[in-house]
Order: sequence, then C-alpha cells, then structure tokens
Amino acid sequence: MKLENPNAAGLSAELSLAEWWMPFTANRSFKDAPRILSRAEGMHYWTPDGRRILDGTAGLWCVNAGHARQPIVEAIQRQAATLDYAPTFNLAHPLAFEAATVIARMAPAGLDRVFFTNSGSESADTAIKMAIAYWRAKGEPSRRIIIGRERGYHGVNIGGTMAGGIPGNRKHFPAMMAGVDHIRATHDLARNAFSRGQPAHGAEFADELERLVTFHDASNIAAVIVEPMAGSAGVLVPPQGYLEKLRAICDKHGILLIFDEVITGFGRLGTPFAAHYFNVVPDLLTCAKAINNAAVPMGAVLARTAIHDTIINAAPAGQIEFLHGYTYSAHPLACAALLATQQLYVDEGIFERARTMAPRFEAALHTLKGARHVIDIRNLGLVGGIELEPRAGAAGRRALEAHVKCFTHEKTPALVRFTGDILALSPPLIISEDQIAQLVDTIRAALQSIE
Ligand code: PXG
Repeated sequence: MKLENPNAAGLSAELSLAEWWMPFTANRSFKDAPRILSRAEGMHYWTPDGRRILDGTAGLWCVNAGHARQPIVEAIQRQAATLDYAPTFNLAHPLAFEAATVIARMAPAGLDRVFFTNSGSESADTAIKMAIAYWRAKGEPSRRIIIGRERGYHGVNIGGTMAGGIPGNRKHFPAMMAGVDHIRATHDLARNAFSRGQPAHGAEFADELERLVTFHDASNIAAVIVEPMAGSAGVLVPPQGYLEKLRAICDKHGILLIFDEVITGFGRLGTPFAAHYFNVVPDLLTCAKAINNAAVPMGAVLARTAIHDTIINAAPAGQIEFLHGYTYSAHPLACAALLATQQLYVDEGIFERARTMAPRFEAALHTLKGARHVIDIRNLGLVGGIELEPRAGAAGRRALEAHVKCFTHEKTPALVRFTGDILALSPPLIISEDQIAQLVDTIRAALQSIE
C-alpha cells in the first residue's frame, strides 16, 4: 500500500502497514481501508491528502485545549533540551513537585496527595493497589474485594480489566484478579430516554451496593470504583441522587470510593473534576488524558491525605512504603506539558468556556431527536451520546457506518466515536457554536444516508 505521508521524514513512500499490530482496532479491515491522520491544529485534524476533519472527540476524550497549542509545544521542546529524563525512584526533579502541587490545589479539598502514572489504565491499577495497601496498613487486611459496575471502563491492565464491566473486554481473560464483583449499570432507556443532563430516575440503582455488602460482608470489601459519568461504554449519565447515595453507602460501611475521572477530569463537565460538578468527593481519584492535553502520556492518582499517611506511616523509617511506580512516573516532558496545559486552561478560562457552551451543545444535540435511527440522546457538560436502533442481526454496524460516513462527509467531515450502536461526542473544550452546529449537521446527514 502506497501512502503519502508528509511527516514521515526518512520513511520510504512505500509504507508497510503489516508490522504495526494496532490497539483496539479491527486490524484486517482497517488495513484494507486505512484512515490516516497526519496533522492537527486547534479543532481539526488533517489527512495526508489534505482533507480537514472537525475533531468531535478531542482525539480520544483527551485534547481538551485543542491540538498543537503553542505554549504546550514550546514547553515540551524546552524541557527535552534541558532535562530529557530523570529517574524518580529515590531521586527527583523539580517539575514533578510543581506538577503535583498544581494538581492537588485544583482537586476537591482533601485529595491532597498525587501519584503519577503514564495512562488511565495504570492509574486504575495504582488506585486499586493503594486501596488494598491502605486496608493492610490500617490492620484490616481482609478488605480486598473491589466492586466495579457493569459497563464500567477502567482501562486494560489487569485490575482495570477485572473491575471493569464491559463483557467483551473481560471474556478472554477470566478471573485474572480474584475478588471483584459488580453493581449494575444505571442505563434505563424505558424511563430516561432523551433526558437532558442527569436523568430523573435511577438513584435507587446505588442500593445494589447494599446487596453486595450483605453478600460479601463489609469487612471483606476494600473499595468501589466507578466513573462518575461512564464515557466509553456509551455516555451513561448518573441519575440525580445516585452518586450521593453511593457515597453514603460507602461511608456507612467504611468502604473507599474511587472515582475514575480519566474522561471527566480537567473541564469536560465545566469544572476541574466531576467530583466538583456533582459535589461528591471520592477517597481516591484517577485521571490521565487531559491532565496535559494528551501531549505526552501521563496519568495520576489523587489520594486523601489520610490514605497516604496511613500507608506511609505503617512502614519502618527508611524503608520504601509503597512498592509501586513506573520508570516514567512524573516524566519531565509529561510534567512540562502538564504545567503548560494547566496554565493554558486558566489563562483561556477553558473550563468556564465548557460550562458556558454546555447548554448550547445540549440544545444542538437534542435537535437530532426524530433523526433517522435515533432512539436516545444523552448529554452532560461537553459530552454527548446518541443511541441508534441496532440493525436486526447486525448490532453495532449502524454506528460504525455512521462513524465512517461522518469521517468521509464530502464538505464537512467530522470525527465521531462509536461504541456498540452509540455515537459519542466529546469535542475539545474550545469548540465554537458554529462548529457544534456543523458537527450535528454532519451526523444528521450521515444518519440519513445509512440503512
Ligand atoms: N478509565 C476511563 C474512564 C477511561 O475512559 C481509561 C481508564 C484507560 O486509559 P488509558 O490511558 O490507559 O487508555 C479510560 C480510557 C473510547 C475510548 O472510545 C475511551 C478510552 C480509551 C480509548 C477509547 O471511548 N478511555
């Protein structure tokens, strides 16, 4: 296959697609008809043949400030030339402390300690290990069960796969981690279809946790992990009162609550974290992606000071307290990108912008009610989900075709995610009202053109 790739200096034009085993991709069909992105700026991607694509997904829910922003680019360039890499096991560099301080100060009160990872998956597994280490240090080592939620996504490492609730992601890897269970998902199309914002019905889904506490006994449960708003399983917005109830049941039984904010962190809902938006504060909070605008791989776990202190103080002086960490934890380039990104979020009021734009985004999205194939529309902040009626005998095909049609739209192509028969939107937070309208029009045309 011959590809023109303007960025591939040193690569021959005869680019082979065989060697790269692609992640979460239908490798064979993709390589038969590859869709390549070779440049990005602001709200857009460009294909090698010069087509400009409106980014309706902020990459993968991560480029919240828009693409290739100059202050971030320059910070990475400067850092690469100053200190490319430094170990962070029993050594440190200044940017790591600065980065942790910036994140702790923007976090909900109480979440004051920051552990750096390189991805959302690593953050989930780190948080699970912290929860188990905490109970061990506290003298309750039987608390080891992790409760997740059906349709939850916590990445693809072993802890996150097991605590996750997407059957397809789990089925080839049964029981790699003992001691997980799941409460049911909050999705309730019969009562909540076409809700704007948080659905009115379903707070009682949190009562499932009481059932599992009775079943396993609280003395065996370490933590509950949920996305405050489930993203990758198809935009499942928590019903009013649901998260408050989950928090109350955890408190009642002394169970830690972990929020996976890999998607909701850094302005997606118009606030720094979803914990602020819902006014429900977890004990551990995982994040990644927009922490540094996805410019360098990075994630983090935020912990309550008491969790940190319990683990740290349980170890004899002079010993490593938490036997966990990555070669690239707090990588200098990732930290430089983080500091520049967080400054940009403040300088441009990007979270406030998302908050202002959210009602307009909601209004535009819901004009798709009545469009061909649409059976539900969900939204919160700058996140939208459009659920399509599955095609008989071919679940998932309709959304896949809509995604391709949006990408190949002749005049106004757009990048839209799909999962199952749900289209998901999560544009960069700098999206304009005109671009929102364009995104919605492209989707409407795509839906009209498919069977
Ligand atoms: N937790 C949540 C809530 C996520 O959304 C992860 C953990 C894992 O992060 P890493 O950085 O390890 O990929 C995620 C990732 C999609 C999509 O299409 C979503 C994610 C990743 C890829 C695709 O919705 N979220």
